[in-house]
Amino acid sequence: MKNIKADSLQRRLAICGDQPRFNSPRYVGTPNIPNRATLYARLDQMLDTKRLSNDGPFVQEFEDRLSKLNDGVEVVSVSNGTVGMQLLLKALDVAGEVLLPSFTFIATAHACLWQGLEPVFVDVDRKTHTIDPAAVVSALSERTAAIVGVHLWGRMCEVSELEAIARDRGIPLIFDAAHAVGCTYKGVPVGRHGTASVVSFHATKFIQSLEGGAILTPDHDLADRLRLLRNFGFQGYDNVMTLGTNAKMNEFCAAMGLGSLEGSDAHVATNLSNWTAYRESLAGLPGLRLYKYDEAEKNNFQYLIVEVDPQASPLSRDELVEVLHAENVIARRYFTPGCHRSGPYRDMPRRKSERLPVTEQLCDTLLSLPTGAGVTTAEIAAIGDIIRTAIESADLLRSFLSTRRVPSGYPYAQIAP
Ligand code: T4K
Repeated sequence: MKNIKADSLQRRLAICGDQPRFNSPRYVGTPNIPNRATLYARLDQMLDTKRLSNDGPFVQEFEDRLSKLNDGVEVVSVSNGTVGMQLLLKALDVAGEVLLPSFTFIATAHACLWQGLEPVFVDVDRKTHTIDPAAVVSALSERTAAIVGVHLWGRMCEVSELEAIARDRGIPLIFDAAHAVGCTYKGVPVGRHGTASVVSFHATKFIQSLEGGAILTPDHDLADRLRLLRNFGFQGYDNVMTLGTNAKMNEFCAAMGLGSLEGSDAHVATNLSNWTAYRESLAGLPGLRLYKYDEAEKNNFQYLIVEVDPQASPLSRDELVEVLHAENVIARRYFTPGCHRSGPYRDMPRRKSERLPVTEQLCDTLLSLPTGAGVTTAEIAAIGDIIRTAIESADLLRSFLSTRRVPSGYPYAQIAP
């Protein structure tokens, strides 16, 4: 590795005194913007017809297209993925303990707790970052009422093994598929697996509808119950069949979702080309490993994940995040600190018996880097150069960092317990 001198480092890294490499932030999760002319035409139609919500034509078209992409399964669109998960747990009448990974966005756990269920966190697999079926078996109890797997980074869980466990127990197998639109397991699209799957169309997702989500299920009766629940329990104009809520997707969101879906092939191509560009720009750096996708399956490559091995990398993940933020590269630490170390779960008595070593290791070492529409290939090369410079001058950089006063409110000053 090159030995970089102090004055040269000051000229090369913003954290040591140089100007940030980017004059505006480069984000993880920059939304994919659909073709504007098509979107505006749809919005004109929406305004002309004055059909804005309540199972309008764009919602129906969006659901139909999603169904076709998922081997004809039922699709029930909702206002966001979190509410979709709550509705699903309610529709399945789940009561008691739910097994789920802690290594996920907090929404997965919140949806369970919101429904009055007891989340029991289990560990994930070291290589895939998805729920470990052996850990699920160990955590089963008489009160286990459902298993929730998360297809993290669009990588599908070990579906067959989980299906066998759930079948054996006679309990539902639910997938949080927020990241997995367009992904497959053994060549079969995401919506075909388990009892049901919940996808997200949040602004930052592969397919985005501003805010939105959908429940995909092969079970027609379940889909009918979900349709009642999302619309106050109404069947027809005056007939309320059951307790329901308002979880409907509106026409504006569906119009955005349709446009996003129409651009999906281009989004995958961009994400994949970004992944390849990062692989080249980070090649040979000690202790940095790019998360690999399963080449036998379809993926959307929406997340660009790098593991920073503390034994082999001269800088820690958190030090690299500091360096990158100073350059206006807003890298993220998804999903630090893990649900089990976040409020309100960290204070629950059950926590004391949970052992999640793989989760905790991933929480401490993973880095999400900007991809998708948020960066160009040249910018990825620049991000690689920032990381390379920092790593090649790790000792010198540390001495700068130790004399620097961390501004109050700096997001990574407080490390979660
Ligand atoms: N399950 C999983 C596994 C999930 O990842 C999620 C959501 C859910 C369930 C729940 O689904 P929804 O209920 O959301 O449908 C973001 C998203 O807000 C969240 O939806 C997503 N996961 C999570 C992974 O990422 P934050 O707290 O990181 O959001 P934020 O505002 O920091 O956005 C990330 C970056 O994206 C920003 O730095 C800038 C960029 N951005 C964001 C927005 C909203 C834009 O450029 N434009 C935008 O409009 O959670």
